Amino acid sequence: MSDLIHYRLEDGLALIGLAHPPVNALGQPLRAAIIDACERAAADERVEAIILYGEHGMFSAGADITEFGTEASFAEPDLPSTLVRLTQIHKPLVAAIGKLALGGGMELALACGYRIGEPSTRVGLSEINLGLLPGAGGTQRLPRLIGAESALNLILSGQQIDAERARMLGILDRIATAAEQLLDEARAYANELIDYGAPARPTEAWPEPAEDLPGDFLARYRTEHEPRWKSRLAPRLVLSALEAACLLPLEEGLARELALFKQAEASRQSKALRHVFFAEREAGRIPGIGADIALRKVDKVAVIGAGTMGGGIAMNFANAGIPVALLELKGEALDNGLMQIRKNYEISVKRGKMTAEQLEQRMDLLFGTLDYNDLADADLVIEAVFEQMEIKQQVFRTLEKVCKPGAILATNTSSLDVDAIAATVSRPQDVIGLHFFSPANVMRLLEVVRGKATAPDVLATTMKIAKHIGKLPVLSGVCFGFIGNRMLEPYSREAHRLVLEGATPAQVDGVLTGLDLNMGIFSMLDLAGIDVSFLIRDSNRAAIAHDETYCRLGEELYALGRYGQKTGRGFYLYEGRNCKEDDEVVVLAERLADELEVPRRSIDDQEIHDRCMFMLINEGIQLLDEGIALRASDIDLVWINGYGFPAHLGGPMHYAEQLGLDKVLAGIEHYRHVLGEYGQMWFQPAQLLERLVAAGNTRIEII
Ligand code: T1G
Repeated sequence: MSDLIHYRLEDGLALIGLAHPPVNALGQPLRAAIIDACERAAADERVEAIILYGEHGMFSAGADITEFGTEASFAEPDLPSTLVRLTQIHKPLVAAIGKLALGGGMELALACGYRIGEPSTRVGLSEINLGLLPGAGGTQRLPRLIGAESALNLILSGQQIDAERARMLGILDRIATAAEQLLDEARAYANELIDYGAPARPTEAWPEPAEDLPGDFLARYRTEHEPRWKSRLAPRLVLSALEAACLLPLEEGLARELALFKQAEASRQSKALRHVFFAEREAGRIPGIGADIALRKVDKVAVIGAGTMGGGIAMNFANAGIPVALLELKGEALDNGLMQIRKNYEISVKRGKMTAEQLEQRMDLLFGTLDYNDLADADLVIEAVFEQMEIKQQVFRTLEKVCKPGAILATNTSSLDVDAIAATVSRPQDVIGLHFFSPANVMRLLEVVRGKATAPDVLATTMKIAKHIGKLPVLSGVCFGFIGNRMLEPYSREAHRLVLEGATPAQVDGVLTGLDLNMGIFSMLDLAGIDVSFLIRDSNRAAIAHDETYCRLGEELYALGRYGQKTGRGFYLYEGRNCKEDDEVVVLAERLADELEVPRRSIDDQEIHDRCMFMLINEGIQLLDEGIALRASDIDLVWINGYGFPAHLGGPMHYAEQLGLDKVLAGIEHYRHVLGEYGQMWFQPAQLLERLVAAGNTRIEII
């Protein structure tokens, strides 16, 4: 028997423990071990019932994602046929689901006749998050267990559900009183089944999964939900698989599911999403910082500035049960900040995401103060004051005096020089940048900006606390704009210039949202505030704007007081939540183009795509070459989680690899020539891109 399985016979019960840490991923070796163990139990006359469980607690996180796109994915015994075999065993098979059953792990449990969980058990079919669909019977067995509509909602959500909800739906038959009782209560359940002479597989609750649904249920479901799917393939394949479950016998439905799964597995979108899955795990690995490094404790946090950012930052720590001192200079600002936090929580209560009691518990963790001395015992202090170097440096000089030795001093600056801030204190090794994205209590991305002097344990501690508060930390070096905003600059510059040359903001945004970006650049600038982008440009004008047309449209709108949504007018007109094009902006662009002698012409969508995307990609590659970003996949994570780049394109670097690096370079060189002086100035290929193409590399990496 494989060491991936712990097999034992106890009083007529075969106990089969999956022992492939950390998550019992159902790779070929474990699949083979499961089938051997189950066949052994099925053939042993002493065995009257079988229990399948996770030896180390977790049941299974599903198929081995590293196998996808390789021969191993369907190496015998493949998961679908393994599970069909389990369903043919003529003895009650009980899945004792500890902690988690996801994807193929849940399908394994569904192939068992009976399922028992424990209070913390969570289950889900998470394949959609990888651009896949359940490919081992999930789309066929789940509808027969809980009905087509519930099954469809669960599969398309890709979400985990807790034990109670799983029991309510009929996925779990029982819930053990405690995790440590799970196996004992699974034994008791199995013995009950034996005593009752229970069948190996209970009658399917829904032999006709759609029997209670209107005939056009699936068609209506597609019409209602398809707009939100944008160009995503997997949801459409899920719908087709559910249709098979409703119309075909199980065996034919399983065959249909398998064909659809293979289509999904081979898709670019799934390859991109699998890239993102592993990128998120890679991002936490920093060369030279081992997992055994001693971390600083973070039992108490302080946030300076109770504005939108400061309040949102404070909420992250209160949500994780960490006490937060929130400091402001004036009582009114502090009161407003605390009130806004309470309002944010009240919205969560209204939405059922938390209870009123939890709201009060979190508010009790927030301590407002006007006195810096109250920060003396904070382990981590994060400033979120006005984005001006002098103000931030003054704050750090004060922190130097009041904070205890070893306290981590973090700045939330979105682009300023962290080293220049660190230089104002005699302990620069304790200084780091923590760039939260607004709204800070919602956005997962956190750029962790390592200064020249930042100590390794400070970096390791902040990376860990970031994960603890539910953030996705990505390491950045110090440069203007770090990773995200540094790349936003040329992307935004090209968009501005294209409107001078004849495109409209709506046309540019249409091309970008047509690529499935959450927002076009001009809508994003209107949302963030044209005044904000003006101030950021202004703080770096000497370094960047060596071209009189540089973002001139944005400059003019700023001068006109058109700041975007906050003033009702920016690149677009806003009436309430309605946004519409504004002819005045086109007239303004025409006037500017005339003044600046920029020739206007009709511009096609492909040019808009290429100029915006290639400049975005080029800057990312340049960041990699400068060592600001550790790896290309980190850059992808920043743009997916901070700027709405579609995860099913894998992020700008992965997207560039799919387009072909040679095509990206050729495009940049093309515009360098056809755009005259402007092209010569701005379309300078990153040297690393040139090196990669010259070497025939198809992947973006340092060479
Ligand atoms: N396959 C391979 N490796 C996996 C894995 C998986 N399914 N899940 C996790 N790992 C690795 C992960 O890369 C990391 O490795 C380590 O385990 C710890 O993970 C046929 C087709 C389970 C909630 O979508 O959501 O089944 O970095 O850091 O934060 O229909 O992992 O240490 O080398 O994430 O505690 C469906 C994906 C697959 C679940 C645990 N399953 N995993 O989170 O730890 S498709 C999923 C997760 C499928 C079937 C279909 C999370 C987790 P390393 P971790 P964690």
